[in-house]
Amino acid sequence: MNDLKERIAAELIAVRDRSLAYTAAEDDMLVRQHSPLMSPLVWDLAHVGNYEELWVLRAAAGIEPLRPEIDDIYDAFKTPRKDRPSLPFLGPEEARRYIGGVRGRVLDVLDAIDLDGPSPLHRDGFVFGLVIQHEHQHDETMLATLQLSGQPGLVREGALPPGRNAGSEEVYVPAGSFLMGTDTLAWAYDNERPAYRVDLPAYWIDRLPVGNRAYAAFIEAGGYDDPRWWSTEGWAWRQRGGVTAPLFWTRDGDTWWRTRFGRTEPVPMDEPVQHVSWYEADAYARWAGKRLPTEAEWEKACGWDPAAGRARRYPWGEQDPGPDRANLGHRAAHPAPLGAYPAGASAYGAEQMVGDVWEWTSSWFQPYPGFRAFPYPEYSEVFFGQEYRVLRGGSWAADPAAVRTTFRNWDYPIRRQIFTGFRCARSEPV
Ligand code: AVJ
Ligand code: FE
Repeated sequence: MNDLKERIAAELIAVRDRSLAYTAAEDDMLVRQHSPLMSPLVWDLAHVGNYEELWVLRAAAGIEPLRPEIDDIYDAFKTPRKDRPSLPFLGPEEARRYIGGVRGRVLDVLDAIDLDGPSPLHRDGFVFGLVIQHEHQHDETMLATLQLSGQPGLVREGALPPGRNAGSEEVYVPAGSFLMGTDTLAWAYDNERPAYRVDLPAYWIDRLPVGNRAYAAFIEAGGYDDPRWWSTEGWAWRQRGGVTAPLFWTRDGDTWWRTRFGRTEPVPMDEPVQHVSWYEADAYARWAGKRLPTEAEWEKACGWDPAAGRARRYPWGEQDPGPDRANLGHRAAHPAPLGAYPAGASAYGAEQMVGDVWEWTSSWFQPYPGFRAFPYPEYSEVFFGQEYRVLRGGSWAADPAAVRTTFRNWDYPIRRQIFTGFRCARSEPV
């Protein structure tokens, strides 16, 4: 086996270990719906196996369906999450057996396949990248489900580097054009392509994500009670839900507490805020006299290397994220303190852009000029428009395999069960 095949095999094993760890629970825990926003955990588990069967075994290798009768159950478009509990999905035992059977055949396919062949599904192992990233994304979704369930057990306390005072609050990005998106990263999704030139006026962007201390000051200042800071839809959302703080926060006297995987603890004031909706991020930014960055501003500050005139895979360059660069891959079950990653800084000096929290941008999820759906329109294309806002950077729960400077995530602006925060930007002059 060559290097690429070995890397693919290792990634397949790692992501499956992760999925099985998150579903190593009593059957009742796995088949129950913990929130109407989420699928039963065992649905996610068999869905990733079914997706792997559809793309690697059937589409790339031309193998006959193993269990065609279950395809509809695991088609995310046929049944919305809230209705999935009523599906005749496979039970935990059977789901594990099914995905294990698929995986065995996938490893045989990997052994035999020509990764230099003409098929764009095969080339550079794209189809394997597709299923590896897909499974990691569902693993992160499972973590959000587990957090909503309030069950203990997933608090991991891997050591993270300490925070530090990182100096000036903002970094400056001079006017000029950069290349947004990619033509070269082999496992990038269709929505990250093609690369194209974007010319931006100068702007300032926060060096770090907005922290809990700053966010608590917004609450303290009456931010949730002043419609001036909110968009019309945001204010309606805040009123309708009676929202007064990030999700999972409660107040006791003068102290803010958060509940994290079933454990209640004081809100750590030096961590990036998480579990805020786009509407809350947008309101905070207005209160702070700033705004959310556009997606292009975010990507330029994160990935562009102005000296080399090219984009980096990660803010610091091409090296894989190590524990001194970014909080990724569920090392601990929370964001790292602000300033924890000086070695993870981008060319412009922005820090913690990758890992810790997904960051809301002001942009709708839209195609780049010249977009072509690949390998199927239901991954990206059907979500384009003015319904979903773009999130960037990846959270502590995201895996390095599914994070890069060009990676685009998206969700409804009301969503906050995902591991989301934000940073602010502002235009020159001020
Ligand atoms: C890119 C995270 C929005 O979870 O809906 C999973 C990823 N696509 N299965 C999602 C995805 C198909 C997607 N997000
Ligand atoms: Fe999926």
